Amino acid sequence: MPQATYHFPRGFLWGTATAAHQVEGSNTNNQWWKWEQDGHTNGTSGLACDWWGGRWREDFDRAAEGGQNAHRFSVEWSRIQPTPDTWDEDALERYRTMLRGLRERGMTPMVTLHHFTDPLWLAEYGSWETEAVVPLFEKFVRKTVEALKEYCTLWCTLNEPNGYALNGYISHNVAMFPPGKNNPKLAFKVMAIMIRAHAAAYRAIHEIQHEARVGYALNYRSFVPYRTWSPLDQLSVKTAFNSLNIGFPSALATGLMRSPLGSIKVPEAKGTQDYFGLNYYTKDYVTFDLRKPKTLFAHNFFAKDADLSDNKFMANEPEGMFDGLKWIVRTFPNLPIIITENGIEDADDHMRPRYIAQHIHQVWRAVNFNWPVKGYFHWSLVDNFEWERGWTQRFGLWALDTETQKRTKRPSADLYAEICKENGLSSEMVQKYCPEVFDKLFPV
Ligand code: IFM
Repeated sequence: MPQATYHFPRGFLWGTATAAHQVEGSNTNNQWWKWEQDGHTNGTSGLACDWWGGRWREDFDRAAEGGQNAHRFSVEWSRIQPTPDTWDEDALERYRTMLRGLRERGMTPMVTLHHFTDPLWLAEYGSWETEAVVPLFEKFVRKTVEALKEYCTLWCTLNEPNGYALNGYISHNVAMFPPGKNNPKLAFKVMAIMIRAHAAAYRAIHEIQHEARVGYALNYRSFVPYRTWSPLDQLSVKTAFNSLNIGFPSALATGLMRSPLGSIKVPEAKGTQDYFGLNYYTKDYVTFDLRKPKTLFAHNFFAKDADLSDNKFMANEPEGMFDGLKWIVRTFPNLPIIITENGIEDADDHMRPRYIAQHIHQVWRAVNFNWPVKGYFHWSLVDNFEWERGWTQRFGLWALDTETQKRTKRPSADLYAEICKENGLSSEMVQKYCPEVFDKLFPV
């Protein structure tokens, strides 16, 4: 049996990612809380992981003991700016304490400034549907970065802005994200406005902190033609790719946001990223289907024999991660890349160990081509509130009992700890945690 270790470069960031609304609890002043109270979600966030009550401490301990040297969390706009005219200095102080907590544990913080949630008052200004949000977001970013800059230099302006725009403004079946509208043109307008806000935030952060590294996190999905030979399926792949993946990257590469409904000029966005933040989870097969006019005739599905997650929400498709990295390197040569999220819903942890090992193996392949991948953040540290899916999906290395707040370690936490501590993935680890994929990862 082969024995080997896939090592990573010194200084590689190993962490987990979380988001304010998903872990803090009692975030009553944002549009998601209202969306939950209005019955649009499968359960409510409630106390979540009670980080606002202080349980971030024990979870940061878990992360540090597990060998993680970085952590990505988000701040909650509605806490920091509860009304358009007030700042909550106590809230900022709490985030400073959390950042100090990471530093004290030897972990590099990455702060996300917007992760799906908007203060309720933002609706009065048209939310992200009007340009008014751009200076409002910039103002919030300036205040927050000024307050937190002592402890953080790695910033993520927006998490999955493409997910925010498409899930909130194009509903094929049921409304998923607030505001639950169905208006594709507006979806791409929102995306363009988010690009403008990102660009404004990028410049503001650099004005405040010269050494800052600023990016955003793209929700990237890999798409491949079902029938590789079919020009129609190839066309549908382009449609799917251009709907989800292309907007932000095209704008930051050229100043023109591409979309299937046309292009929008955003010249100020060109070049506004110091790293590419990649959130990768899964890959779809795509075929042309005349019965799907709403998706411009692109029909997406998982492979018939796919390794599916609990709710069939994701398929374990590690090569899709490699394809994504390859596409990034071609589009933005030499730009550092950070995997800002990657993970799987898997309550009993039967699948996560192989998912982790197989994806990290793909990251290692990329690093071995000298592609500048600088870090990997697993989603997530502990089970947290999964938006419209509520608590039905469990992404944590640690399981959470929401009644008691008790955390229980899953085997994946041990595997990930071994990877972080070794700064690599070894054949022994794979043999111990997921022998079923040993031959794939360490072929003779
Ligand atoms: O939980 C989410 C996160 O908020 C954004 N990216 C995908 C994760 C898993 O669904």
